[in-house]
Amino acid sequence: MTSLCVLGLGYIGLPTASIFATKGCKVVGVDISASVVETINSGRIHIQEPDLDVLVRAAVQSGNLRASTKPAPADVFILAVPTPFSVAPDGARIPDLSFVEAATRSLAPVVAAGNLVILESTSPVGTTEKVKVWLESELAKLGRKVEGVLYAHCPERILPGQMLKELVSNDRICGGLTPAASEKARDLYATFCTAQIFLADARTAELAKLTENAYRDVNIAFANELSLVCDRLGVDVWELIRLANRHPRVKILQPGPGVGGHCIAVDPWFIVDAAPAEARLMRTAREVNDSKPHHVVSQVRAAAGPGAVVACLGLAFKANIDDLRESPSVEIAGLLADAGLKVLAVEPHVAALPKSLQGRAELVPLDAALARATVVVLLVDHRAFAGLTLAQLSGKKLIDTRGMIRA
Ligand code: SAJ
Repeated sequence: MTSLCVLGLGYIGLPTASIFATKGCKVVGVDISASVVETINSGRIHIQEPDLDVLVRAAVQSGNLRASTKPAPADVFILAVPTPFSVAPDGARIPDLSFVEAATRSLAPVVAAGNLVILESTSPVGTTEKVKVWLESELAKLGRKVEGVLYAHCPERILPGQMLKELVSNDRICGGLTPAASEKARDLYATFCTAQIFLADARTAELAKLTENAYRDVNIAFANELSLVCDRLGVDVWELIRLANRHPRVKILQPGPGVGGHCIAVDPWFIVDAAPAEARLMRTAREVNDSKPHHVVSQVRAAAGPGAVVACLGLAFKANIDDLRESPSVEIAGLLADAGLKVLAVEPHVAALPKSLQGRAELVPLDAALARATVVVLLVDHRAFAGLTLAQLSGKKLIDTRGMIRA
């Protein structure tokens, strides 16, 4: 059976390492955080995702998955580390490949002839080529000569909240620097992937992943822009979209308080950075979605009278998950606190406020928030808020960014 070393035990690396282990592969999962390594080795997890705890426990108990802070020799290395962006002084978003570079260089002492190095992290076009250059330069520094290493980009497309299902059932793209690398990667993922696996070159695979998220961002921006148009014209955007979507070729997405998470709000910038003159629509979509939280804040401020108490329902970046990273709801709660309003936050999926809101908002249960609030802002369409009725909110101002609360 193939042996693997998976670098980065986050939302992508941990499920991937675990599923390979439960299929009989010997897997070493590597993370720079000693506490993450310790948690996983004890069969527990440090992130929330339905059923991931069961999968990781099974993988560790099988003896096939162990975590470490250092890479170990293996047939295949999978890089699943973050690829954020930094903001330049002129506002331009610059991809930050430092985690990919560091993880790649860390392979030099252990990589061997004929190994396959897979980049799973969502990356700008050309990154797989850089991975090869970085590894070869590190090998040269160590005076090691290692022949025939294969390189491929195999992007992950799983949706938070449904990761374990999608890991197995989503189609995949294997984009090698050579056809042999694509084929070797395909044979590896066939270990657990029940869907189709398509072969491509690395650059096409890189751009395909970025394109998928940019496509969704542009479509959400269209819905968000419509919500602004409707606010201006006094039209109910939810009713408008429901009716327009009765056309056989129209399928408008849902407006919201903005776009969060660490993928859709990030990845389009990698295209804009690489082709700024061409990617005008994608840049505008990012700007539309990034401006939506400010629009919501203006609506709340307009509704809030003196002594207002604002209940923010939901902090996660989307429904039914606990992930607060890059969440427009957290941004909105912070901006409302900055504006001097009393902010009550209701987030049934977390036990504590994120650092950015500590001391600026109060985390309270739904009942308590509804009892005290004069303004209610529904930010996340969590199942926990599904039973809310307009009658329960009578006497309060309501700003419903998700169109969830109907008469
Ligand atoms: N959102 C809306 N309106 C909608 C749909 C989404 O406002 O109609 C908002 C959500 O509330 C959230 C954000 O967009 O703030 C993103 O949520 P999402 O569910 O669209 O996507 P993510 O970020 O959870 O996962 C995406 C997925 N990509 C696509 O659907 C093209 C997933 O398949 C990718 O694997 C993931 O990014 C990733 O890791 O790249």
